[in-house]
Amino acid sequence: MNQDRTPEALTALKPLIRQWGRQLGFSALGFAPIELGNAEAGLMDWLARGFHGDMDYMARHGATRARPVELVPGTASILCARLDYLPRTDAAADPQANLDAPERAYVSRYAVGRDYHKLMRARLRQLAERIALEIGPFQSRPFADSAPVMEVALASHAKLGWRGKHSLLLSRQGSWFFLGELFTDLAFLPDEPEGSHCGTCQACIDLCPTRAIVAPYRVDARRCISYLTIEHAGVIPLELRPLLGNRIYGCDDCQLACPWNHFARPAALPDFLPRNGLDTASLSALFAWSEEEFLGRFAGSAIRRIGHERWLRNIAVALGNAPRHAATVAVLQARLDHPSALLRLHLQWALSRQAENHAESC
Ligand code: B12
Ligand code: SF4
Repeated sequence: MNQDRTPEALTALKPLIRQWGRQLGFSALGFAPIELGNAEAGLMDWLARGFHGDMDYMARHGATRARPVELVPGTASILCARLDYLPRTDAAADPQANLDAPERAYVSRYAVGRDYHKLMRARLRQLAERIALEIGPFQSRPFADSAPVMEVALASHAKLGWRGKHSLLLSRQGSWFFLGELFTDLAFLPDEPEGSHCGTCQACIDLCPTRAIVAPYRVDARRCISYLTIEHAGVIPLELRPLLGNRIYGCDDCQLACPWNHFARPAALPDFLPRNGLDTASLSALFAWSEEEFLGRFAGSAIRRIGHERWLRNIAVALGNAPRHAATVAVLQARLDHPSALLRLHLQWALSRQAENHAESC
């Protein structure tokens, strides 16, 4: 065991750590500093404009989100990790083909398989154990969208890629990956940040169905389909409902639009392969699930968190957007006695939209 923890000795250890990371399924690892530059100002501006909508947790921790040492005192550097989730093309339907089939449900690629949160943290813990075998015990805390941390800002400081205009982290292998971090009391020297390679391209901004990317690098979450279908518990604004199309859980359009994603590599782990046929399922099949079925089928999936009521609300909107069909009207009507007033409101909208679709086609 080599217990030398000088920055030089830790730098010599980086290639080994990256190798252990690859063995654990990570597609890349990088080392970030504990100072996040202008991220705090960007966060404060975003919050002041109310772009977080009803995600109170984004405002709750204030500046701590941009100050890693306030979250975990003693942190000296942060190991950032990328975990690819795009299912192999031979194991999942083409996302665009699914978006183009209005009777099918579109579930964002990150959610068709297993929930990543625990998986990512468990592997980061394993990585910490492997490092400790080499240098002895040290303090570390793993996070994956599980604490007030600015993951994209950290990863962009750790040479894992650059921030795309859709605000996600982008690399030469695209953006279909999760981010996670290991806060450590080891003073690794930070990696050099990678410059942007977006140039004048703004396909993500132009192709966002709801115009949620209000300026480069600025997403008004209140308009984002990901927020509306996952985070937002209430009524989906009337003017945005038609724009959701068949997207019932999250949205990938800004990533599908991005030319860098032509170079994406499929996930190394089988955990993110589609379950429950979510890559091809029809809206009416998913709408028929009882609450019990929803909870049972989504054990171990991120989708379980939104609950059955929100799930049905989202599918009702998508069914309203589907081409007029007597069977669609029938499945919507069959739910009209549901105890949730929120759901009934969206069902009524969907039925009137189905009727409108009919009027247009006459
Ligand atoms: C809240 C949140 C959301 C919200 C808000 C999104 C957002 N852009 O902020 C909603 C629900 C909409 C969302 C959606 C999605 N999310 Co999300 N989300 C988060 C979360 C929890 C926090 C992000 C955050 O801090 N937002 C706050 C704002 C202020 O940060 P920001 O947009 O990055 O803004 C920075 C700059 O753009 C700039 N800025 C912004 N406004 C302004 C204004 C001025 C004047 C200036 C100067 C600068 C500036 O400064 C800010 C600080 O650096 C992170 C996990 C985490 N803990 O970091 C995941 C995370 C970003 N999401 C993720 C994913 C996968 C998604 C979706 C793709 C899911 C989906 N398929 O539906 C979509 C993509 C939508 C999009 N284009 O952003 C991944 C992204 C992985 C990657 N490759 O980067 C993360 C990292 C989760 C994870 N652990 O993997 N998400
Ligand atoms: S996830 Fe969809 S709605 Fe949200 S910013 Fe990207 S393209 Fe727009």
